[in-house]
Amino acid sequence: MDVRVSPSLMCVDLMHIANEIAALEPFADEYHADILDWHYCKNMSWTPCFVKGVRDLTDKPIECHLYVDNIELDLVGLCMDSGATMVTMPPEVIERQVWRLKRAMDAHNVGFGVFLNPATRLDVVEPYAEVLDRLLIMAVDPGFAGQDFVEPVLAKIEAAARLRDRLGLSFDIEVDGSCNERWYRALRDAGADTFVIGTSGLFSKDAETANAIAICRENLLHELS
Ligand code: S6P
Ligand code: MG
Repeated sequence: MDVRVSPSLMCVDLMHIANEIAALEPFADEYHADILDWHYCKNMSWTPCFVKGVRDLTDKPIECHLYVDNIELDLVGLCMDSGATMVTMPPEVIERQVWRLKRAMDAHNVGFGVFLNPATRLDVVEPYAEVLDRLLIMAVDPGFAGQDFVEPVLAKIEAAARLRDRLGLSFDIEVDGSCNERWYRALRDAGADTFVIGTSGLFSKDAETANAIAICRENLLHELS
């Protein structure tokens, strides 16, 4: 398969996290942990402390996706200490300290990621595109699983891939939200490298995560081969 798969930990059965990770290990290229502060959007989910727990269960990359209104080095430091390999942040929150954060993260060998909500223009990241390790493009408004896909994001993914080519860069293009068999091919064709897969693409397929993974894998292979 020529895309990377990142199951969203917001959607797992937290009461059985060790079993969930064990089931996901043969399937996941990495894991996606949404950390929400109730201010950036009205929800709460993962924390750096939980990420640390998952770090003990897997050697795979873990992304902290920060829906946080006042990001400073201290929170990014907690994420890095928890074992995250990538921290993805909102451009409108971090634009006062892009290079400060990037340098701190480089020093720990942790990827610097930024995410664009469906209503956020691609050109906000142009001034610092060269420091991006990942550009995460949201296909739903932030904060909740189970929402409908926002179709204009396909054009934004295409534009992001063109921007990357034009500038000769290599940042990963990731898509998050309502990523499922209805959209896999269009997303890959638009230029997405990594799919965050949550309820609609994976966990709603079967109550048993192992069965849900089998269905999701089959759908991915069918749509992408
Ligand atoms: C959404 C969050 C995502 C979700 C995932 C859910 O705010 O950033 O990572 O957990 O997208 O998947 P779905 O298929 O329910 O949209
Ligand atoms: Mg997310």
